Amino acid sequence: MRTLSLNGKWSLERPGRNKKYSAAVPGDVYGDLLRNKAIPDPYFRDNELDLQWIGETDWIYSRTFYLSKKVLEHDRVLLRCDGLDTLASITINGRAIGRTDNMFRTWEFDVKDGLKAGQNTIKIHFSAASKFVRRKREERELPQWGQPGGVLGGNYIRKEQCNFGWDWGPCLVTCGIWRDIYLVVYSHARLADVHISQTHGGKVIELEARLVVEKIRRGRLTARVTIQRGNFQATKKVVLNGKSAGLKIVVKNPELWWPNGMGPQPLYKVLVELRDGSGLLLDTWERKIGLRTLRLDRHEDEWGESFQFMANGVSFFAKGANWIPAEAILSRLTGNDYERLISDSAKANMNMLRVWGGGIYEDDRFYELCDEYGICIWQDFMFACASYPTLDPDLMKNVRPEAEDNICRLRHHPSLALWCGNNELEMGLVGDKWTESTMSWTDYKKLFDKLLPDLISKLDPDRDYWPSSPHSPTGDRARHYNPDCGDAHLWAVWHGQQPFEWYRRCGHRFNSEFGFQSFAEPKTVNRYTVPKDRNVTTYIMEHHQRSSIGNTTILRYMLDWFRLPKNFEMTLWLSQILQGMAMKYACEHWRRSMPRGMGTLYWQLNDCWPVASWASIDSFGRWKALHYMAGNFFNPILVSGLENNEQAAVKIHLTSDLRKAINVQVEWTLTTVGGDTLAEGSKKARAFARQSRPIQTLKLKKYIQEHSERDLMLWLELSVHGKNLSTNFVSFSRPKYLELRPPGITTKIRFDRKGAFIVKLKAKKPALWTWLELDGLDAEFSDNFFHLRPGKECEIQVKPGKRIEEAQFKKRLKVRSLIDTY
Ligand code: BMA
Repeated sequence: MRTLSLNGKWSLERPGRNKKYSAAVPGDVYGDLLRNKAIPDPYFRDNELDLQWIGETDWIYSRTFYLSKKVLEHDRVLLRCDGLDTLASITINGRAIGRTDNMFRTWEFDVKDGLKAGQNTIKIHFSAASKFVRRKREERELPQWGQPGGVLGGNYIRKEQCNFGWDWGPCLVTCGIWRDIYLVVYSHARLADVHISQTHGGKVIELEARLVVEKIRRGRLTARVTIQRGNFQATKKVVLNGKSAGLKIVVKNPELWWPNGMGPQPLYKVLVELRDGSGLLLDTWERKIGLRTLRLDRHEDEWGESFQFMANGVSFFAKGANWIPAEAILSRLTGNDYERLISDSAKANMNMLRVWGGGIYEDDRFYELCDEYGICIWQDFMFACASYPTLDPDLMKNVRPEAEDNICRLRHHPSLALWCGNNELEMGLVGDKWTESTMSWTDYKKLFDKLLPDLISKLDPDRDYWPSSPHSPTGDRARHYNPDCGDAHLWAVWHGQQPFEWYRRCGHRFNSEFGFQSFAEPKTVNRYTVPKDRNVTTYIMEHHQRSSIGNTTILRYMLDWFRLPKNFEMTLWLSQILQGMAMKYACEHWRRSMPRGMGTLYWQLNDCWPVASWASIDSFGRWKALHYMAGNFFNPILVSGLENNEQAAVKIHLTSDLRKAINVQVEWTLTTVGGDTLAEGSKKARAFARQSRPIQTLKLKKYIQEHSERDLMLWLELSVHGKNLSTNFVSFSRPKYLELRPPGITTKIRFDRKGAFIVKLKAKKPALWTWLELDGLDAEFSDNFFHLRPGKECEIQVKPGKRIEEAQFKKRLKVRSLIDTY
């Protein structure tokens, strides 16, 4: 089998117009128009609004290609499109080849008869998606929620739902050949399907390869399967008399694959070679797999029903975030962008991401990186925040191959942990809101209780399926917040305007969504604004905010916790501190609640354009304060303090995700806000494997009476053999009431290897949320937004985005802390 790529240079035009643009495939019309400088940057100010015509317009992609006679001598020549977005009619040499209506499917068309030796022309006409969904919606309106505006009716088309706008994303309805397009040329037979399953039994793992071939001619076929890693190699051969065959290979002394933080991520190469009777190689299939079991464990327990993931039989606390498409203009995403975001997740001690159902089934590279970094994937099917016309047999017919294509494409990835039917459908139409005119329960069940789970048990039987996120498996389906079973989306903080303390009243089994917004940092905001926009209440700042309660809500919570910031720039930074604090509040609490609660995935990891949002990494890849703080509150070993103002006490908790128990030393120091030590102590404790427990309660009544709640700070430090592994800070009072003194931070800078610098920081007085910045330059910081206290030095490694001299570094380095925000 050979493939002939049709990627590369195409041309783009609007029907009936003479103008032609050069186009890049894979790509999309926004990407192409931008490259041709035919439109302004849609992310700048409110340019987005002037570009809505793009989604209202049909577009035609075309190119020519040459074929030799030899190619056409093959038994089959197929046109294969890994992704067409979305309503496409394809012609080759003027002859109609086929139509498509699902961006998530892989399309194949037999095109041999329409091709000729020499020059051929392919044209793909995309109909305007905005017009299509509007028409459908006028015929019958199905409820949607989650989308603040944009083009409504996206639930009528199998296309990235957030392309029509979302409460963090722009509405840039696009079209195009968004994944590879090529001719597949073969004779005799090809591999139609390969599935590798694993049976784990202690020291050996048995792999079973099931092969399905598509045979055009009679004759003997053989397949050889090889598995290899390092010095290990095992090969088996099988003769295929019919269309399918299976064979088993034993892997001795297997190296197991583990989620990040639990062990390494060894990958084995699997190669399948298909040959004809004479030994001629017909087709190959090559993937990397990891040897592991990865299941969702649900069993009855003392609280209800467990909801925990288990890798190789070991339960683990899922730590991570929700993933949205990393670009609103998908074609701009590169492998480097994926690598940066996945490695950033691992750096923040995450072990799981949820690919949210309003985006796309991600690129292969995304899952390969998750395999490499040990980031487990909760994979939604692409249905979100709307009811869908599942009563329409055409939709069901369209979704079936969509699911099959993606299950078969992704199931060999060791990182894939769970298939989930949809995002928030059950939660959106609770109770009696489910009617025939919205989407009846019967229609809902056709897709999410029948079609999808049936396909999973047939095509990927070793993986679990969960119908919806959130979902509560017991009793009345509308009880989504049953804290004793299932997963929960907890939005009383933010959407419900509850205080952060609300999180501590929740003890759900798995928190798959909760979040708090912040603004992007000044460097990012400056890219989409002009100076007159730089006030959080301007039209442009509100345009780059899609949550209906957005900027006001950030400010409302901000003033509940912090002092009014002194200017625009500090408002941006302080919003990030606020967001980080909110998520720390929630995540530490839920980690303390393990094993009852076994997962927290905050909303959301990333952004798709520069915007105020719940993301911890902005669209330029800049870490917000939250991402640094996540690294600390997701630390495998965590010391945390739970203050109780009424009892004037702090309970010190020890939480460990480690697979082995270790001995630790926990030190606590009580100081005034001025930094004077009032009391201190230490305790040796055993951090039991995968457990959390309180180890000590500090009774501090006397100090509160003498000094007031507003003048106390409690500092916690956990170390093993003198090495500091986790620090924490507890206050009895909102930070706005702490009378912080100028901290007098001094820095010592030395050049480190590989163009990085080490900054040693020291403070005379306590400095809360100290952060470093390089003026005009991006940089990677080993930590940021940390607390400093007198007498404790802190070393931060800084890697500037480009090589600079020490003098330059010193000039650019800015060190600030909470007190500088007001
Ligand atoms: C959720 C998500 C998204 C949304 C987010 C923030 O529940 O599923 O639809 O963007 O909340 O509102």
